[in-house]
Amino acid sequence: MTITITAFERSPDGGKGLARDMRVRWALEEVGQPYEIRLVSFSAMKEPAHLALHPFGQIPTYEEGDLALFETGAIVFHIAEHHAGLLPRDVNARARAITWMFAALSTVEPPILELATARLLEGDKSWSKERLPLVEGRVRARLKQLSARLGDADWLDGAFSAGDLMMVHVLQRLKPSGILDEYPNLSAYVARAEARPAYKRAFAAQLAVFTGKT
Ligand code: GTB
Repeated sequence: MTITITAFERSPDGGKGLARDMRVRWALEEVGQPYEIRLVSFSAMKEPAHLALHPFGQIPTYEEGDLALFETGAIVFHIAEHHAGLLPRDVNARARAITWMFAALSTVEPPILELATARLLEGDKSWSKERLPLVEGRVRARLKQLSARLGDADWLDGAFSAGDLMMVHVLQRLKPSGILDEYPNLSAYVARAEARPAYKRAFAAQLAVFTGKT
C-alpha cells in the first residue's frame, strides 16, 4: 500500500531537516519503506481537506490505505511497530525504546521549543533579555541530565532505535543556539545519527523539494 506523507511546500529552513516531516521520512528510510510526498501550502493546511487529516492544521500527516495519522510520535511509532529496524524484538528493550520516544517528545522537546519561540518570535520584546537566560537554563538542565545518561554510549539504550531518532531530531532544533555544543557527547550523538545512510537519504529528499535536485 502506498504511504503518502505531507510536507511544507515552503519551509522556513529551506528543507534543511528541521521541519517535522523529516522524522517520518527518516523513519521510513530506516525501515526501507518507499513513500510519496504531498506538498501543502500554509493556507492549504488550514483548509477543510487538510483539517480532516490533521485537526490542528499542521504537517506532517501519514496516509496508508484507510489509515490517516497525525503527530510525529504516533506516526513514527506506527512505522516502527509495523516494520523491522526501529524497535528491538525483546519485549523489555522495546518498551524502553518507546519510553525514550516519549521522553524526547514530552520531556526534552518542550523546553527546546520554548527556546526556539523565545529566540525567533519574542526576541524583540522588552522582556526578552531577562527571560532568555531562564529559558536557556531550563534547556541546559535537561541536556545535563540527558548527557549524564548517555555517557559514552553510542545510543540511548543499546542499538539505535525510534527513541534515538526522535531524540536526535528534537536536539537538532538547538543547533542555531550553540547550546548543544556545550555537551560534547550529545553533539557527537547527533552527528553519529546524521551519518546514518537513512538519515542522509531523508535529508537529501527533503532538501530536494526546495532545490529541485534529486
Ligand atoms: N506535535 C506535532 C508533531 O510532532 O507532529 C507538531 C507538528 C508541527 O509543529 N508542525 C509544524 C507546522 O505544521 C511544522 S514542523 N506548522 C504550521 C502551523 O502550525 O501552522 C515545525 C517547524 C517548522 C519549520 C522549522 N524550520 O524551518 O526551522 C522548524 C520546525
